[in-house]
Amino acid sequence: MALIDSVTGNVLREYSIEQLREAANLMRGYDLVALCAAGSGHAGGTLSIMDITAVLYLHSARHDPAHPDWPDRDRIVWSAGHKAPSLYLGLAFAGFCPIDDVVTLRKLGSPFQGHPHCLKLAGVEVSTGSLGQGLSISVGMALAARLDGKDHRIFCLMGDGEQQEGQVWEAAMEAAHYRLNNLVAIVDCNRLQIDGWVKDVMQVEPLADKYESFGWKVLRVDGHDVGALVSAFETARQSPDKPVVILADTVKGKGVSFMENQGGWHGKAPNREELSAALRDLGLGDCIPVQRLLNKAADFQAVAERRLESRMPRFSRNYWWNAGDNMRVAMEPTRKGLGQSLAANGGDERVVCLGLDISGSITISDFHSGKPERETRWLSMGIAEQSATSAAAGLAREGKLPVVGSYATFSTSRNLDQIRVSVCYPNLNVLIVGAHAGVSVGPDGATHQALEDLFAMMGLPNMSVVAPCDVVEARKATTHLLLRHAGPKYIRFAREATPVVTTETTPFVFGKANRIVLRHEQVNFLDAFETRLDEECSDEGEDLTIIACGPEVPEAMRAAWILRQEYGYVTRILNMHTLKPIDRHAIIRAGKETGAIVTAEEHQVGALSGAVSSVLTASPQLYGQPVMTAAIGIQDRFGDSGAPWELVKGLEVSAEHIATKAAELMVHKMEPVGAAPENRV
Ligand SMILES: Cc1ncc(C[n+]2csc(CCOP(=O)(O)OP(=O)(O)O)c2C)c(N)n1
Repeated sequence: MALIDSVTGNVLREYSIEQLREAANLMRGYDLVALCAAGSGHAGGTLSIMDITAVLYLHSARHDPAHPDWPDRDRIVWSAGHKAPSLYLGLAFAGFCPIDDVVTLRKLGSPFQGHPHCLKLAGVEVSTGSLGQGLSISVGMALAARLDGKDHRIFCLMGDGEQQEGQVWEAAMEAAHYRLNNLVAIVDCNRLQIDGWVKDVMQVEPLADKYESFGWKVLRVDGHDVGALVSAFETARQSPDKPVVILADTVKGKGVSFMENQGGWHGKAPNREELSAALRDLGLGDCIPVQRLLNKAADFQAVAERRLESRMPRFSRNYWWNAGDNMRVAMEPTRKGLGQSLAANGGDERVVCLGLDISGSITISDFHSGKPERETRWLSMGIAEQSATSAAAGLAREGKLPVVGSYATFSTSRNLDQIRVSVCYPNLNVLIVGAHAGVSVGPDGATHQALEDLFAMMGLPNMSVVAPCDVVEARKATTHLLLRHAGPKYIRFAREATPVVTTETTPFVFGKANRIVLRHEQVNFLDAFETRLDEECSDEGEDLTIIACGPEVPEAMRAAWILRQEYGYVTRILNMHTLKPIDRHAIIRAGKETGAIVTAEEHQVGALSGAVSSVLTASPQLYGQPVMTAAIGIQDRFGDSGAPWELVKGLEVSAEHIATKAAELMVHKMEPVGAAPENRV
């Protein structure tokens, strides 16, 4: 009996099997409308689990929508965080929140984040998005229930690809060891993951044998047979002394003819036409007020944009990318540079690439696509960042040149100890790729936005770190690190298209900053700037320096433009693409010659600014010489779902924020010490 009034103990509503079936179908429709309104999200996996969701939320779990924190409620842990919209619709149909609100999915400020966040939406038990953690959290909750003498259940929903994470099996061991019969795991066995069929990416079957041998009771059901699911949850409640896993056989994209069993629909949202076709397939032609929902989403978006714009620094005109003639730039995703380099240089027999089930999107698969002769050197490792990192170390130890990559947050944080001990300590030649770094994964939300990776990577002995500023520099940097640089190395780049601000002839020398100076206005933004190696430049009497890395380099260039137009200041920009070893000489010169330095990083503030500050404070060449500093970066907070450029504005790392901070610094620089405006009587 799912829906309970926790005050009276009365059942709020009982669903028949037919009603559960209908609810699941309707939830599929609302799911697709929300994805269409968001323009991104995961169609395939949300559709495959909707019958499970309906049974769980509307029938089998005991909870009270009016009291989401009722202590005796059953807990539902959505370990497969990317299937968040199904969770939201389960909650909404159960009455935890209005169904219509789910259409604000993935928009800036929405409680319906790209991946579930328990601090934003009542009823969400835990924050998830990094796969493989939910079962361990569930073990903790089940142990707590036992310690407290409570008899509620813990349900944990996972994917079959997710079973590749080693942590799942650590938790499976723990659950059996403690005989947690209050724990029920559900695996959505739709047989697909991102890079293809689970059996091809990294076989996980026979899951029944595996869980059984770990000491679990196993139930295998048709995950679209609502009656069978109801019975399975009933049986699970009776388990005397073992945790129970329900292996639910499902179809990815269930219910929509052109999405069923199609890997391409994993992380994709339907457009308006596809939505109409999908709703017809589901037999929901007129059942959902599609236009009203889409209008609601558009209104929410408009309010979010107005709020965002009202907080932006204002200047005499709009300097945003491509806003006017002079601000014209080409944009391309930085990540493509990785693929271009691997395609060009992968002929070297020592190069091996390790796939972590996100290969196409981060472009690491360009290494082997269309090149059958390289297939044996393409090593699909599944969703297993930790083991793959140590495997890369093993390959490097044997003379190979391994490249291992994923979202930056999963390729540097999930496996940090493996990077530290397996790779860095023995100083092995492993190239770690941190793709989709910073806020550029936008609507996916905080769990996927790597804003801390540089702290870890720059802090590791032997590790070299490069954050290229655009697609061209990303290609050059990859080639250098892959073939010419020995030792552990980390390359970090963004997902979305960012301005292309270097050319084939722009220098890229590992460890040497480039100096960029605004010369004369030109039709194309890039043509107005001159870029050379800093060590080849002389002092031009600039007023200040902006030191930037990665996608903040184009922002620093735009800031220099604003500073010239609005204040008449001349700016020296240092593109500090190599963060470790950092170009100390360029920093010392900037301090000495300009006396004012603003750092800009799309990261928690401190990775770049800390490195620059430690050069400034520890360099005898600067003793006794005042250098004023300020830092732009993320201010000790998590990101949010939203469009990438909205997040650049909202998290205050845009050119407008850099220019404003620089202008503040210049006021202080021009005042004699002790006579800053606020110090005057
Ligand atoms: C630790 C971690 N690594 C990588 C990802 C990126 N990712 C999101 S979904 C997914 C595939 C999941 O496959 P599966 O569990 O089978 O889910 P389904 O195919 O049903 O959506 C991956 C690799 C992630 N979210 N977390």
